[in-house]
Amino acid sequence: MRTMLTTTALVALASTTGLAQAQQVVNVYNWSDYIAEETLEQFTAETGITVNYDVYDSNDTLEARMLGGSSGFDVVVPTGNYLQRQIAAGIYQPLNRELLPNWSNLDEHLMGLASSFDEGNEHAVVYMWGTTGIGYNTAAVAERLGEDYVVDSWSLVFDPEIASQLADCGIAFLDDHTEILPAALRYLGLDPLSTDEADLEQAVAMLDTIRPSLRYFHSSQYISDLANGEICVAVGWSGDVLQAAARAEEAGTGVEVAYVIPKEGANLWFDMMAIPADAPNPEAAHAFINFMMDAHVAAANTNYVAYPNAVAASNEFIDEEVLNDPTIYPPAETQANFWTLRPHDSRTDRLITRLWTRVRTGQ
Ligand code: N2P
Repeated sequence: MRTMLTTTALVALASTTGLAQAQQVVNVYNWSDYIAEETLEQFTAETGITVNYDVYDSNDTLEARMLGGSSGFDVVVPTGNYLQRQIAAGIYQPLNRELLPNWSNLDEHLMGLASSFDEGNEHAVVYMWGTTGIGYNTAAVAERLGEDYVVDSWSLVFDPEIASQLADCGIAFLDDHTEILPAALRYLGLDPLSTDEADLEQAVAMLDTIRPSLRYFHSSQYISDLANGEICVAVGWSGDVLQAAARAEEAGTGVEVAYVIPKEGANLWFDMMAIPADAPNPEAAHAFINFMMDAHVAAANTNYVAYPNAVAASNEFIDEEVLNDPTIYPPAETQANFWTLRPHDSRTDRLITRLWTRVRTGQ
């Protein structure tokens, strides 16, 4: 797919301009459903650089490609906790701020928060940030739990009595241990960041009781499934659920999707753009990152994906309804319950990999 896009673009360019020299290409590997429709075309129109764009829906997928060596990527977008240990592994190059004149557009407070993953913001720029909560079909849930039922807690998906009442309309979970296990720990009143085996066993034992009520584990399928009513509940990422809500509204099928940040708290995460140490075209990578930090470009992306960016200068171009949505920009009292993930050591990694297999398969 990636090769095809590039080849097509090159052929088109060669035939219209007759250019013999090789066209510059930037190889971008980003999360799925994470960019406005026009952004890549605009970048190419402005810079002449062709974008070879591929997507993933899991940090583990990205990390496996990166640690395999010679990924061929120029720009990747890991989440903070993964970025932190990948920087320690030496797989990113320092950014050259001289090639990033739009750096002055950034939100200093957010970049300060992100420096806890990347000291001095030397290797990465925040692309988007958000929360992990619950998306649901308002009518389907009300039909099963009653009109007066207030969806505001992780109990919707972690209480086996409640989950079993929703099983027939479809509950989906992110296929992501870094999201589900901490939320399960917090629901049980434990530290969401706990790496204690007994705590994690307790979370898994609870998840064992709700597994029969789950339809699937997947980290991107839930957007369209929520939008078209194939499922009624998803533990998912804020903007993805809101994109599902927007798609449902546009389709006019009468499906209404809402997103809630559970009152017990939620994961606050930062996805950050970085350049692999062995990037084939670091100059084009800087041009791409700089373009994404343009006020208009960042605003268009946020308006489309419903995630906040880190470009303070973009705020004046962001739609009012996005800026004023407390599920996109959570107020301070909601933020008080957030947690932020940190990298695990390899012992914990192995433990969690084993436990997560049990959660997914029951074995
Ligand atoms: C984009 C999901 C990105 C959120 N579809 C994960 N950090």
